[in-house]
Parts: sequence; structure tokens; C-alpha cells
Amino acid sequence: MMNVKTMHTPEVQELLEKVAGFNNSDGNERVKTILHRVMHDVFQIIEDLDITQDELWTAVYYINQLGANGEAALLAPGLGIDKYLDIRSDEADKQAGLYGGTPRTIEGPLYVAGSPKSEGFARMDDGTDTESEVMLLTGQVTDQDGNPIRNAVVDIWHANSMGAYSYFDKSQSEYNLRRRIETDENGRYTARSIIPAGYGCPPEGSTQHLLNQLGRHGNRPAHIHFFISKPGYKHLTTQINLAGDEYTYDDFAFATLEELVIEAQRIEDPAKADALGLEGPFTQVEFDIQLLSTEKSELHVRHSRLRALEGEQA
Ligand code: MBD
Ligand code: FE
Repeated sequence: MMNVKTMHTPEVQELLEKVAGFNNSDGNERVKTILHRVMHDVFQIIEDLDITQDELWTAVYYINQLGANGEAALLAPGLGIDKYLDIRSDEADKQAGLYGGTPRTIEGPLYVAGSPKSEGFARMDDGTDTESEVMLLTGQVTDQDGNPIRNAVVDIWHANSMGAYSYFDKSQSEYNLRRRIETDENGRYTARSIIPAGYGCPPEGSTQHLLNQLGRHGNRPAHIHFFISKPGYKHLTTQINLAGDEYTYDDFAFATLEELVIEAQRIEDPAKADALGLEGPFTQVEFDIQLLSTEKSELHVRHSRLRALEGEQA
């Protein structure tokens, strides 16, 4: 059917207008505009690539399965959508004169709102993950001129030694490896936790199923997520990747940035461990964060999206 071209016909154009509700005055104008464009482009793809019935229904039932698995927000970063939104936000910031500071990178689908809050220090792990190395995660939050920012909220979340996140992995305790730490008078935060392992998409899930068709893997390097905020400064969503992971520069979610790759330090000196109340060697991860000041209050907070437990906590 390669020579079948019907997109330009009045019949198809009218069909698209009715599909998008253009012939009624109810509903939502923005949704109508978007839906009209999406369906136009879907029809155009069917025409241009001569999509077969078999291919079309495979895609429809794929979406069913994707939703049933709860993987739509996992497939999105795998298809570069989150990265593309970052590229757009970076460009918008540049146009608004908001450049410099620690770079943003994607949030991912595994944040949970309302984790325990403390000042200066938190222990993030519940002590049950005995496979993992103790991690001391520490850094300073400053402004563009290097002045410390006190009372900034550093909201941290990461996976365990299996690459799994609490809340989504029901075998972990509540808020395990999730904490909010307010910076001290020197702008510093410190967390005692465990070194996370990289994440891998569920091997039998819908995301990996599609990635297999693309000859791609579904792995992320070992990484740690951050939201950093303080009124008066641009909210920052970012992550660090630990250097030396086989996927550090081969992330299926495209979140790696050179400036966000951290060389962790193994500390063997018993005196140093002792001073921190730790029993043996540990690994220190240092991540300093530079925020940009801005008076635009809409930039002081993270963008809105559906997040686990958001709006349920004080
Ligand atoms: C993750 O841990 C993650 O950060 C992203 C972006 C996607 C899947 C799992
Ligand atoms: Fe993650």
C-alpha cells in the first residue's frame, strides 16, 4: 500500500477535526489542540511508513501492557523524553540569562515525597543492607560567588545494593535511602548511607521488551538523586553518577553529565572511620552544589508532576 496517500483528502482532515472535538464547544481547548496534532502525526506516520495492521495492533496492545506494568514513566526516560525536556529547560534558562551553577539532570520516576527531615546530618539506610559499603556523602551548597547557603533543603534518594528503591520495592522499610537534610550554617550537608548499585529495567517488563527491539540495554550506572531548594534560588533537580561503573557513560536514561560524575574515595584509615563513629573502611562521596539566585519565585520550586505521596505530607 506504499502508494496509498489519503492524508490530504477532505475525508481524513474532517475525521481528524471530529476526533479532536473541533466541532463542539465543550472540553478543553489545549487538549483538543494537542490531541489533533498527535493524531494527525500518528496518521501521517501510518501513511508514510505504510504501517501494517499487524504493526498497528501490536503497538496498541503494547500500550495496554505498558500501563498494566506501570512502566510508562520508565519508558519515557529510555526514549530520551526526560533528557529532551532538560535540553529545552537549559535553553530556556540560557535565554533568560540563568546560566552557571551545578547543572540539572533528569528526576526519573522513583521519587517519593515527604521523607524524614533533619538538620546538617542524616543516616539514610536502615542498617539491613549488609551487602553494601558504607557511604559518607557530604558537600557544601553555595551561591555563584561561593558564599555558603544555609537552610537549603537537600532532598536525596538512591537505590540499595540491588539497584532497588524503597516504596517501589516493598521489601524495604519506609523511606529507606530517602532523606531531606537542611544545610548547616556553613551550607554543609552530610549523609551516612550505603553505596548504591546501578538500576536495571525489569527484564520481563514492557520497557526492556522495546529496548531489546532496538538492540539497547536498560541499565543505569550507580547514581544518587538530588533536589536542592531554598527560596531566592533556582530549584535544582540533579543526580551524581559514581565514576568507574560500566554504565557511567552508557546510561539508558541519558542522564550522565561529565560535571556530575564523582570519583568516590575509599577511606581505609581506622582513625578517620573512628572519628566518624564508623567501624571499618568506608567510601566518601563529595558533591558540592552551586545554586543560582533568582527573584522569579516560580523557579524556586520543582516543576509539578505526579509523584508518589506528594501532597499527602506536611
Ligand atoms: C531510575 O533509578 C532512574 O533514576 C531513572 C531515570 C529511570 C529508572 C530508574
Ligand atoms: Fe534513579
